[in-house]
Amino acid sequence: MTTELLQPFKLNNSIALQNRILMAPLTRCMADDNLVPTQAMVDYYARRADAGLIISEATIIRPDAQGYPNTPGLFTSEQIQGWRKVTDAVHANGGKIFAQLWHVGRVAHPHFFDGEVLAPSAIGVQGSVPRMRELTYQTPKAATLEDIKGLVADYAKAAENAVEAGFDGVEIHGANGYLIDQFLHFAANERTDQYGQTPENMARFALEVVDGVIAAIGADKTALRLSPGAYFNMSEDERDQGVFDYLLAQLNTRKLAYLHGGIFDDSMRFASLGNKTTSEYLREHFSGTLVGVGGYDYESATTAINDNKFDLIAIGRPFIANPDYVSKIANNEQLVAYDESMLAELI
Ligand code: FNR
Ligand code: 8K6
Repeated sequence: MTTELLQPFKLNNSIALQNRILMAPLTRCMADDNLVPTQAMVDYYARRADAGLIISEATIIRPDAQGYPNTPGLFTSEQIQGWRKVTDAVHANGGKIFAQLWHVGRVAHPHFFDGEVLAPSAIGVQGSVPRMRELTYQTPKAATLEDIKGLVADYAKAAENAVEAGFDGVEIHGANGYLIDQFLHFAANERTDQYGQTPENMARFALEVVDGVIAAIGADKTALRLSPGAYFNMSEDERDQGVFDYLLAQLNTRKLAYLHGGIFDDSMRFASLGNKTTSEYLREHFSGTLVGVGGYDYESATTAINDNKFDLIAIGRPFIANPDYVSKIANNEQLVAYDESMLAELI
């Protein structure tokens, strides 16, 4: 039997999607200077409401989570009100939307906030903020146990704020070299306390955040993105896979809405994952609903889902180029090709 991506999919007992096509989270750096979503963002998301689920651009949970200009937040009442306009418009058009909750950890920059840059360990990264090359990265402060408690609480608070803003749920950004991912890798985590050195300890922060968010808004509304195998601003360490093996086994006991791979090209095979692709590795270790992503089109996604490689597909760059991606697919119309110059404007 073939699966039609345009048929509905039940995520769980409380959330039903109109189809299996998700809009991937896409940072656009277009919020206003108070990190509040603008009317242009309301219109941008509303135009994409025929996706089965929109995942918002990564949205910072508190001021020191910021590493890029004009990324939206979910920690002031003005930001919550701004997002409310987005979620109302998406719902009015029949869609569903999750907020992606973000803390960039050591790639934060104090240019954007007052205070210190926090990370698992005091290990900096080379380079500088994209689009603001004069802002070179700083050596972060290793988070104290008190700092970690505060971070976990602030993820949960941001999840509550997301629900208050009308989001149908949240996706915790645990991928792409940001704070949660930094705890999961030996190159960024040299802690000697209960958050370092062993898979159980290194997965602890991710699981505390997941459990804190579940306690705040419920597992049905809680999803997670992870990028095992891929390295963003980090060097490889063969011990890292053990951390992900352990984390995924633990996640199987939480009833997450879904798990989402974080990768730009899912045809890449990783020696560190036993020569598997991201989705193959996640499918093997995770028993719940899996979202595939990374270089797929409608045909390759249909094949992958029919081959049971994953359950739902997230589409990123083609959704930037085609606000009407789903209706073009449904009507077999030609898609506009993505081009980086399209990042200059919200269409
Ligand atoms: C991204 N991606 C991304 N991922 C994420 O988890 N949070 C984010 O905010 C962003 N932002 C972002 C911005 C831009 C401009 C691009 C191109 C990508 C990654 C994205 O969600 C997705 O994984 C990749 O784009 C791969 O999917 P496609 O584009 O091949 O369908
Ligand atoms: C992951 C979030 C990054 C946010 C950066 C701001 C937007 C710039 C996007 C650049 C386009 C990326 C093109 C894809 C290649 C990625 C290789 C890792």
